[in-house]
Amino acid sequence: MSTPGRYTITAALPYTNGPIHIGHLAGVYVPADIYSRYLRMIGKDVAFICGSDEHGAAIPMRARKEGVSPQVIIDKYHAIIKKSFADFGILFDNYSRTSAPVHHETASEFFRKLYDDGKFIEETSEQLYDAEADQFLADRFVVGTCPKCGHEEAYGDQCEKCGSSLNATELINPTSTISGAKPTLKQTKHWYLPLDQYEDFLREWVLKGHKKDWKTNVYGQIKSWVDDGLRPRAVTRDLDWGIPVPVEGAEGKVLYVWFDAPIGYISSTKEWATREGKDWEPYWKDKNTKLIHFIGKDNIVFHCIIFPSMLKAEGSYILPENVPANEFLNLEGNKLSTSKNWAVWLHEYLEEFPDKQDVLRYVLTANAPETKDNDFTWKDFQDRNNSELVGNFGNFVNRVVVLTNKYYDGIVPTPNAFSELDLQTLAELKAYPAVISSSIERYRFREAGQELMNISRLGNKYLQDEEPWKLVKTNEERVKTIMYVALQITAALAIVSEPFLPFTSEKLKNMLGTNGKELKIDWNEISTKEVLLPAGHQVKKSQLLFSKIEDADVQKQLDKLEATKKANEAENKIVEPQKETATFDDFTKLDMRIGTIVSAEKMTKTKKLLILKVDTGINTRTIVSGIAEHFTPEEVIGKKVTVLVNLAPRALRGVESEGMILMTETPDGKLVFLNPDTDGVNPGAVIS
Ligand code: B3M
Ligand code: ZN
Repeated sequence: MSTPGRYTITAALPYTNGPIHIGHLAGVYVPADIYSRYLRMIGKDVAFICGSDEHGAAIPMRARKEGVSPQVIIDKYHAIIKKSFADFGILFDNYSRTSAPVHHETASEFFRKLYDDGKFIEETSEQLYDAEADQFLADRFVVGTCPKCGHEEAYGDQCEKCGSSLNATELINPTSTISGAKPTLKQTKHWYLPLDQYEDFLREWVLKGHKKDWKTNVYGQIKSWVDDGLRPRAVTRDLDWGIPVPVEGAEGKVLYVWFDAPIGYISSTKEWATREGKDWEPYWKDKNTKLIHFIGKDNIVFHCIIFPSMLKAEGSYILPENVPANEFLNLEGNKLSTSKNWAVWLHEYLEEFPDKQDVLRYVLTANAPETKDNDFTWKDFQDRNNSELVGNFGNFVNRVVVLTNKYYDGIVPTPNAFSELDLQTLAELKAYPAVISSSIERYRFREAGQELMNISRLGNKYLQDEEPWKLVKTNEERVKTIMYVALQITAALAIVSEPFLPFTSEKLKNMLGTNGKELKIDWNEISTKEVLLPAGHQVKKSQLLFSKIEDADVQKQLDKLEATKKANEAENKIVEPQKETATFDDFTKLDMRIGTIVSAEKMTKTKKLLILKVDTGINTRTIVSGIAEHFTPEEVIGKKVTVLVNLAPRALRGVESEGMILMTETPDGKLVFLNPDTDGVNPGAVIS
């Protein structure tokens, strides 16, 4: 293999504004961990780097919501996140935090270097300002309509719908997320990185470089941004939470979170190197080091345009070799959301399924959103556990270890001559590591995970074909050979599963009576090595690797989500303020009657309108109603409804409408007719 020896692997620094959920895991941490574990196994020098992202608007916003200081928030979530990653077996070489002194120093120095080298533009301009809150509005402090795609909830620095990076002043109809106020404009000074000056560099590096083998979503996004033309980007903010801008005349200003956060990868590497007595610089400056960023798709612009331009401007750093960004994972059909609590939280999962880390790792890999958004469902989680992990992998291993104990007191038997099928099975087995390694090296973790399962499928099929439990009565010598072959497959599983299912791999190695070190083989050499477990080796008793997940376990999780849905609905019930007082005379002017819809048809060339004929008791009249997106004509015919009959007639698309049907709305926006208990009430009955 021609890969160089040193890898710096980064996983996006999670914001400490909430715990880790399955979307983060599937998009970033599980694939990054598989990749890093694999590289360590094949003997590479790996720095797998992460840490908490503790600056930016997300933190003070969460603090405000919980009624505590930002420091309390970052300490709380940093602790939860760090522990849950460790308990889940995400094996970072270092997990730091951007509030650490080493990071403040590193980020300040980086800024200062670009400042001294004249890489910034200093500019005073009008920025969005919330007079009520006495604060400038950037990033998540302001939402508005995205000028690129029309999404109505784009943030001041980015539209999460189309991924565009934005300046707050570009938002259409901006609103302050602090007070809800319409922002005004106010002058302020900031430092800008002139990204437009890096277009040629980016074009050369990504578009003409060898980056065509990057994932198409990543390459495509970069190309379209560069083709659209880049603009200078402010790298400072008027905020009191963050790293102070380290130059004169910048009081009250901090570094933009997306300026400091990626430098967090560098400071975390420094922290690790100091602890390990290593030199950090080769991991970031040696041209032979491969730098790989694992991120979610909403972070592409920052890792492929802004951070590389910063590194280029600084001048002494390497650039990423690849940025294998993933798409998003949904949960039971809905977008994962920290603020809506629509998530499976890692720390809660670990409490509820304390010995099932590998099940979640496996399901998130099998269903990873590598090329498109995917959906996590508890049913799929249960099915994959019960049929693939218990039924396939676990079942194979258990049969082999139980039979070895039963027939040979756990001692690997000496084989006799191999049959055609034995040789073919061993040859197939030997081919797997290279196949899996090739998938991993191309960031195709789903594929790699499926190939892993194919190893135990191979084993199960072999046992099923050979049926040693039957043959043992008639041909003991043959059974020795069969069990010997099956044990080699088991040993291969123990090794090859490590990056994917580290807890299982550990247990299995233990069961096979090896600490794994003896078993350790070069992934590319397995094809030349004959034997993993030699004859005469003692294995231990079988322990179950996986256990069944019952319907009740799944139902419990679904009930929890249902409760979240209900709570969200209740919270979203925004009650309209009461209107001005109406006199009794005002009220009696309104003539409201019970009516029956007798016919309905869609108005042609419109989406929203139905033409109804309504029996009001007074007469049968035409009423045009904007309900066509909620009801088909068939659904409404025969319905008893409440009608305002003396509303001045008006023409809608040329059809005269004489009255109005009264409706209300559910929290999720479904229209409902006002037809109270009107059994026995005739059309024309007056409402008073
Ligand atoms: N804190 C993660 C996010 O967008 C963001 C990543 C920083 S990586 C340098 O959720
Ligand atoms: Zn957009």
